[in-house]
Amino acid sequence: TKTIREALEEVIPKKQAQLAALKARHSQSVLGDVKVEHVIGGMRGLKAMLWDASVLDPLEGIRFHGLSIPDCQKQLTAAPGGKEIIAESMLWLLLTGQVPTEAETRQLSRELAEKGDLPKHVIDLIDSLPTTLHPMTQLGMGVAALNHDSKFAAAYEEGIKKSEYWTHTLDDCINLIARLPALAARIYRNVYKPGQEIPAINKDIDLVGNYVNMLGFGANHDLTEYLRLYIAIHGDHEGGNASAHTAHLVGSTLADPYLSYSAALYALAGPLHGLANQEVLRWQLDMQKELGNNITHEKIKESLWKTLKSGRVVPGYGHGVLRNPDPRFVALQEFCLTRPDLLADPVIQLVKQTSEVAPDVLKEHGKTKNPYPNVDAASGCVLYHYGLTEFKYYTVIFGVSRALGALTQLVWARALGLPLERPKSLSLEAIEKLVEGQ
Ligand code: AMX
Repeated sequence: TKTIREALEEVIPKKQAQLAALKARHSQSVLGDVKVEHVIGGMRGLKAMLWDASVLDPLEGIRFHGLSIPDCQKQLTAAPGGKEIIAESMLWLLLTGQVPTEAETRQLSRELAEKGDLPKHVIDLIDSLPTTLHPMTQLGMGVAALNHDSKFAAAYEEGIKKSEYWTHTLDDCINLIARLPALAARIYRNVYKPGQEIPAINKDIDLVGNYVNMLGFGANHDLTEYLRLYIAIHGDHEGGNASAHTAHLVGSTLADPYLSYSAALYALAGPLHGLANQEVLRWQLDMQKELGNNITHEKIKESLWKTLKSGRVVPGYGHGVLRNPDPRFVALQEFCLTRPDLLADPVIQLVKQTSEVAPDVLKEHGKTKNPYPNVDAASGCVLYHYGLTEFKYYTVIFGVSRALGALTQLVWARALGLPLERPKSLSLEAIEKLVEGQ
């Protein structure tokens, strides 16, 4: 059985050769035009980043090294006694481009469990924070403080060759992914369930199994399975989204993976990005309160218009790239459809009914380019059903997940020797001058 490092040692030289050939033959080939709308429109659609592990098609959604979410559900290893994809098999796929064997997956689970304990200074730091500090702020602080033990930063200070950057980056990325559950669970316990003892990491189970145990929900097999699926399918969503892009940008300065991912988490904490999953549930529960019993499509329609007319966005709908319902939303909805207790839950029914009404309302409203639900429209209501009711915490779970993709790409950026990112900016006057007479 290969370790993840051995698997990477095999694929890295091939990818390096592929990149070298592309550079030699096509450095000056054109991929598209840069228009004024790109410069003033958040760079939507501008092809300007290398990101190998996942590609987002506007119509069919995300693929991880070519595999769709249903493909991954068929091919990637589940936990013993479970059915859903686990984080380790997704991480292996993202990092190596290969579907791991069951033995490889289990070995990676063990490696992560063995490295999962938090150092004392991080425990002390997190325990010292006010419980009123947003859990995402705490997560970013804890991740940054983990850089105390960064192998990359230590090796860089000693002086290493560029060709060795990736191996130390990999050490840090694996350590960080391993420690995120203990960190995220500690934040949850401090803020919402103070005074309870957090169970130790079980070396024989998977990353998310341990995370759910440490959160205090270990006895709930369905929640554990849901979070396995949730964390696997939120793992990567191309490189241009704000959190992935932030990790990539900060990493390009050779700041270590802890600092790079800490910065990424603060991008994820924005309401137009990861914070949306906290917003969606709050908004749906308010809608439920407002509409009372016997909720009809007509009543939901009125409520949606009320949100829109008050100048707010409908949370959980729309996307920067997608132009169809998000397949991650579909996968989470399907999880609900196989479980009668979930199907009977009024909040889950309301989320489903809203997804049947909102696209037409948003089309009529006429602004958003994508009137369909994104993943956040569904993700929180299942957590709520299972008793994880603290919405402010939901983005933290997203942050645990997104590490899989963002950190994968840091390993690859260093393995491929990608340079400091530094696009050219222009003043308004400079743009006007350049386009005059065109
Ligand atoms: N409700 C109402 N209006 C919306 C809308 C929605 N759900 N989504 C987009 N619009 C509006 C925009 O505000 C914009 O209006 P403006 O021209 O007055 O500024 C217009 O439609 C065009 O926007 P767009 O090009 O379709 O979207 P975008 O790429 O600029 O933004 C996103 C994408 C996700 C930020 C946006 O759709 C949104 O705000 N959605 C609600 C929040 C949300 O669900 N975020 C989660 C995204 C997924 C994630 O990161 N977790």
